[in-house]
Amino acid sequence: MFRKVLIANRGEIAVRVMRACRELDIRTVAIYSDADRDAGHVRYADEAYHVGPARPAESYLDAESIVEIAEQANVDAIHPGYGFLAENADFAERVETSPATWVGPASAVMRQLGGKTGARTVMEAADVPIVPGTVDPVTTADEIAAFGEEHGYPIAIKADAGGGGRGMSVVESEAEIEDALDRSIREGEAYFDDATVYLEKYLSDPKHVEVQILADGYGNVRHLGERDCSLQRRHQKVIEEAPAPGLSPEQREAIGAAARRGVADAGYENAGTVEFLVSGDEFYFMEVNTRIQVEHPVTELVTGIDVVKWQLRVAAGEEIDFAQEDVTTTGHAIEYRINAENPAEDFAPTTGVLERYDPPGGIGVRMDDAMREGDEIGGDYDSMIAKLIVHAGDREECLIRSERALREFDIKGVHTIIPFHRLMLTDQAFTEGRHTTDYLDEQVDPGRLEAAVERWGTASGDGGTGGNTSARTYTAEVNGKRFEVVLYGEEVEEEQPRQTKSPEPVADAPAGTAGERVTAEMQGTVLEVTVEPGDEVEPGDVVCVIEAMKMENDVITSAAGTVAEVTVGAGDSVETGDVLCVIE
Ligand code: MV4
Repeated sequence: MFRKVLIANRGEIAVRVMRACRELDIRTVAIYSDADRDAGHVRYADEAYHVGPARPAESYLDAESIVEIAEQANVDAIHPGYGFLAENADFAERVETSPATWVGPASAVMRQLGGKTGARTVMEAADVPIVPGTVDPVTTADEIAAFGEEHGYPIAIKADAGGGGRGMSVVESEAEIEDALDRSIREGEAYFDDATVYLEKYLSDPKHVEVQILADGYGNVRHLGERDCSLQRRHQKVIEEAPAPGLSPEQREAIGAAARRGVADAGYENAGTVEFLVSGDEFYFMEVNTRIQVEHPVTELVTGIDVVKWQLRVAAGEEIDFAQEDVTTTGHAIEYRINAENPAEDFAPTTGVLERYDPPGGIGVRMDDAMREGDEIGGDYDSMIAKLIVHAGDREECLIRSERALREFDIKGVHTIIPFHRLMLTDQAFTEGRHTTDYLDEQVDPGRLEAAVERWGTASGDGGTGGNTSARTYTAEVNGKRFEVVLYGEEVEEEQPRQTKSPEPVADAPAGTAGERVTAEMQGTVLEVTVEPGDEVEPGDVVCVIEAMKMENDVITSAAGTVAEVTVGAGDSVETGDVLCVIE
């Protein structure tokens, strides 16, 4: 086994890989950019090396510098995580020619499967159903029109190197071909430096189902079951689960076997994912992801197999020690990506300091994260700051447990998409597992997202909802029972500080009074006393206003009666528990 591994990544996936390393007694080496000097993955690693400025191109994407650091740190292997250089065959090849081992498939296999037509050719040869279309590139509008004549519309024109929806145009009729072809070629060139495009029949409203694969250097290929990733927003997955709801046992078996066949023929080694579109009873190969994926934990929870550990083991030359029949799944798992985005504002990324970070726990709850309370979310990288993965006996229990876990999750300082997840748990299409890839973009009304943020959002400070009225929650004990009391107040402007008088000692509670004492729930300064002895008050009446932490807070009485005594005046400083007035 390796002695020392460099993790060419950041954030939760870097920490996830380091956790596997620690369990395998492997030393870990982090790299970090200017923006990440004190980031979670740096804190976790045994050693860390500065790689460059915040800009990914000059740090986490700087292949040469990373390989240099690997040599300097004398590591045995490089694990790329996901994103950044993970699917870059040139980087894999560069690592292969260095002293370090690449934790991933061979660069030649990455190249073969990285292009869509290449992957389709491999899959077709392995008798894996591919979406009807071409396996060779197309170049002219005439070829596309001929395809339309034969197979009908709609047609997808896809960039060979495409991914994440980039380079894909959908053509509804012959008249649209010319423009769509130009667009796909342009996007292929712009994003992937590759103008090659090909055709597929466009399937309407499919489900996205993908199969986790693990393969070693001895010809053993196992599939670890499938995941459903249909809940996506503009091609970004937000919720993933295993197993896929709605698949029949026969379909499940067939899709797993197909994925296994396909990669076995390609000489694949390490972990990988074979993506399919599922439409009715049919499934079709879409693409292969030659990396560990964000959503791998749902597979780990239902199979009990540590996929990242196996990546390291097979890269180190170990043989898979379980048979396909040994792979069984237990229960259901759902992953919720915790993105620092505001669902009410078209999922715009938000930045700020994590004033509070109190993640859920307990049975069936797994947190994959790297952030801690007090960390800053700077917006230099991906907005995904954590993943909550919930496991339970079946999907129904998993949804209930998810609601419990999301309710426990306390994040303040930035917006997150937790309110969105809580909305989905009330959404019938989702809870019944009927949602398809078009669902979120086309059938979830933005008004529902706004309402969800209003109801469940917890961001505060400049990440808050705006306006100068803020609610603060305090704890009150009334006759020994605990209450949460919400105080509404206006924020006090910094430039007009209210002058406090001398810190005159506040009168102690008058001894022996039979009345109800109204006490200060916070330390602060009395701005105004709104009652005087002899006034009649009712529960909920304001008795005074206290400024604390730049907020004006109304203090209300929970008792009814006559104000017997007022023990403070405007300008007094008060401590928590000080008596403000007595009501008889
Ligand atoms: C498709 C498709 C329907 N038919 N191909 C979008 C991203 C890219 N990787 C493939 N994509 C699709 N390809 C054919 N022939 C529908 C999509 C698609 C989609 C796929 C998976 C997850 C979410 C999606 C959202 C919109 C469209």
